[in-house]
Amino acid sequence: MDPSSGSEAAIGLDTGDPAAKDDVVTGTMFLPVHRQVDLTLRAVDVIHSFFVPNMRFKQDAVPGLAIHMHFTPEQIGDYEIACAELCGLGHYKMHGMVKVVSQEDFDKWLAAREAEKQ
Ligand SMILES: [Cu+2]
Repeated sequence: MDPSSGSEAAIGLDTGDPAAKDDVVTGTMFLPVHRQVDLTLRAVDVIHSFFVPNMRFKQDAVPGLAIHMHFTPEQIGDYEIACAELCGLGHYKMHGMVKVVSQEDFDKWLAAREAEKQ
């Protein structure tokens, strides 16, 4: 896997790994409300920091480490994800969104992602 090749490899996803078959690559993290989330942070290049200010949720992502986090989103809504570590030239555009949605909306979103893989 060559991270400099871009696409899934740039984020460390090995699509040849059978365990990656149900992985979804997206700039928006969809989560069902009131459901526990296990999150594993990894970095392949430098230290980044996963930060969701509205949730007071922040953790560094460090190359060579798999850092486990656990939380339960309690309110439906859109929340900004920002990198809170000055990680390089692309830092200014390193952000995304957490969309906390109902279980029904989450199931629809996931089914649409699975359909895209077909
Ligand atoms: Cu950054």
